[in-house]
Amino acid sequence: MMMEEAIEKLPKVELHAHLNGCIRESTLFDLAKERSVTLSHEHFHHQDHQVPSNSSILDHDDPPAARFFNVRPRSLQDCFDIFAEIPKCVDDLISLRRITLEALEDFAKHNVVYLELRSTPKQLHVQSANKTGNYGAEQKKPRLASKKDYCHVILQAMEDFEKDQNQLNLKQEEQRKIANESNAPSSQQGPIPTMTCRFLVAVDRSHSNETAMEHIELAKDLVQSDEYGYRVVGVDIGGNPTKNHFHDFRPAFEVAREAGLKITLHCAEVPCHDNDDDPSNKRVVIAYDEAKSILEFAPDRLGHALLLPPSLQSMLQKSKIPVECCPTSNVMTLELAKDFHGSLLDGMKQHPQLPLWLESNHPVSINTDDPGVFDTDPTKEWRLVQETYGLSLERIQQVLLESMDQAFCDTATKDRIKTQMKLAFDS
Ligand code: 6MZ
Repeated sequence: MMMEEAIEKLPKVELHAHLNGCIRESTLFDLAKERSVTLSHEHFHHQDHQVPSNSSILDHDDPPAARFFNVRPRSLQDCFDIFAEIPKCVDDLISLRRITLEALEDFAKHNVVYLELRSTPKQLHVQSANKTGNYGAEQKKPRLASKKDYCHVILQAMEDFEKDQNQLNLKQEEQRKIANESNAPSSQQGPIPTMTCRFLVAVDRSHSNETAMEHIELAKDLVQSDEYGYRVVGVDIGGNPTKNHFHDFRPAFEVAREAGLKITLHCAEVPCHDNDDDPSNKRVVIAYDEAKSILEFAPDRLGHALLLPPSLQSMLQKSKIPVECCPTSNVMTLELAKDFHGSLLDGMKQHPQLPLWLESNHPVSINTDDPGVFDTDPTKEWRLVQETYGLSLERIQQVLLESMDQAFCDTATKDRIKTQMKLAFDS
């Protein structure tokens, strides 16, 4: 089997995906049209739109590999401009359910067997305004749902998705048995692995520490739910890394830790040094101080941990805190492909940390971050990593199994999924 095909078939683990960043571009355009929202940003190119001639990523003389990883450039600022647009379209519980189910479908298509999806709870409309400007039964005013309702919609979508997948698997299994008994050639390829879905409640660092505490309390509350509690496994802090400081949010995360919630923190997405001669670079020093305090806090996992200076890098290595690496996102937000005619492969060779983590066996997982925004999926991410560093299939399988050890679900679930993965590796 070719490496590309083998990677596609591998059972995968996704630990770092932001729900609203998973939105399909086609869905974003549908929702915008329904709501008469004009997406004000030049980052969106509808299929009908012409690709701008200055887009280096899509240059005609790009090598084929660069065309395969065919994404538009996204700087960190671009991403946050886009994130500001999405809630204008995902503005009610119905569209929230839609993007959740589509995100689950997209991950399952790439044989993700375990998914931890994260999202920042929001107060959305119960339903959107119809064309006459009414919200349901002639209501003129939008009814706002609670943040708890927001989480329930996601958790219910996970529940429904898993149930549907299980039913489909049973049906396929029956068909296979019948085909085997009658010796008829089976048209089925094998069972679709059922994807186990878990949820992390996210905190946006551009909001206040009161909101952070509210989200942690919400996570604590959700865990108590008989219906969905087991799906809520942890909390995260993300959002624009140039805003605020982890210090302000630390008390909220201490509450989360005391409550037994697992914690992952975005870390060092922007440059950080312990001193900088240029006083205008105050932010770089603040970022260093922040990265250090995040490492000292010792969360269960770190998001990105990209730009740690050597002293903090060695602190990370000693700590053995697993890192959620998001290759395409990293190449884009660090603008590593800029000097290479937009080739993700060439940009990936400049990744500041991943080669070191792989060589030193630092616990690491490979993730998509925002598949809709970065035009990526788990298969593309693994192909990018494999092609850049020439990893063997066995090494990829090892990283995938170890990622399952880093998951926030209970041990029995981890063991069950690891057994399934090993069976699939051997088949
Ligand atoms: C930091 C990010 C991110 O929560 O509305 N988010 N935060 N760094 C990144 N790297 C590119 N990508 C996404 O999903 C969208 C939100 O996730 C966070 C941001 O807060 C963004 O608004 P939800 O479902």
